[in-house]
Amino acid sequence: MSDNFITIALSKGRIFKETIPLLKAAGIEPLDDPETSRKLILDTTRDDVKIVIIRATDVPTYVQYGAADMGVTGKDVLAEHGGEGLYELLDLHIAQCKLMVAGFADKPLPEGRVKVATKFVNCARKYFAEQGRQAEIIKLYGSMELAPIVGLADCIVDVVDTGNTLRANGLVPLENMFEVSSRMVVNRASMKMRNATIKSMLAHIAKAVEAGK
Ligand code: PRT
Ligand code: MG
Repeated sequence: MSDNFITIALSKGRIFKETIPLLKAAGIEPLDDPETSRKLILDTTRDDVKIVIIRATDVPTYVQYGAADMGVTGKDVLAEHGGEGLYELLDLHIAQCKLMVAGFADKPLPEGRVKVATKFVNCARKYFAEQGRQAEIIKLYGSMELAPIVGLADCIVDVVDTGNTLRANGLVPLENMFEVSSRMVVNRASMKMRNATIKSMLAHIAKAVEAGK
């Protein structure tokens, strides 16, 4: 947190691309392109706003500890983080997908203990526990789709958009856990100390979100 400006944490890729038009409504335009520049801190058209570029999974953590005042993060990443120290203030309706259980179409999941490979260990544990199903959660960092194919797990928990990645690996969606879109999150202390600035910024962004629906 700085005294002079507000920092917004964004990840490169789809979230950056889809958030930029919304920030524009609040007069915020980055002066560099993170896809071509190596800069991690971007100045913007507003003297009082900077954008920091970080890994998607790190956004809630940066905002929780006040290293960024605000951030844009997928509901999947936010649910996995737990939301401690944050306010989830706005659904941006961007980067939409679903968190799903996926596996083989012709092989129902075992009645007993289900082996689940995922990077969303907290979401997976909670989902299976709430349904009273036994699950062994195996933490992976990528290439989840491979796990059922090589017999590491019965199924995976991952975000799915078109389903092309699942299909390409002979898998299908089995269960829809929840709908995902990106959320604007704000550090609790920042919300108190910079209430007016943040509120007005969010109002402009909310209008742009409504207009884009
Ligand atoms: O890529 P990196 O390891 O840096 O981090 P990340 O994967 O967390 O970041 P990024 O930018 O890929 O995703 C950021 C956010 O975008 C996620 O947290 C989701 O909220 C959201 N989102 C929306 C998605 C997708 N759609 C999506 N399709 N995130 C990931 N995917 C993956 C999907 O898992 C599959 O592997 O993209 C691939 C293509 O999906 P299909 O179903 O269209 O084939
Ligand atoms: Mg990715």
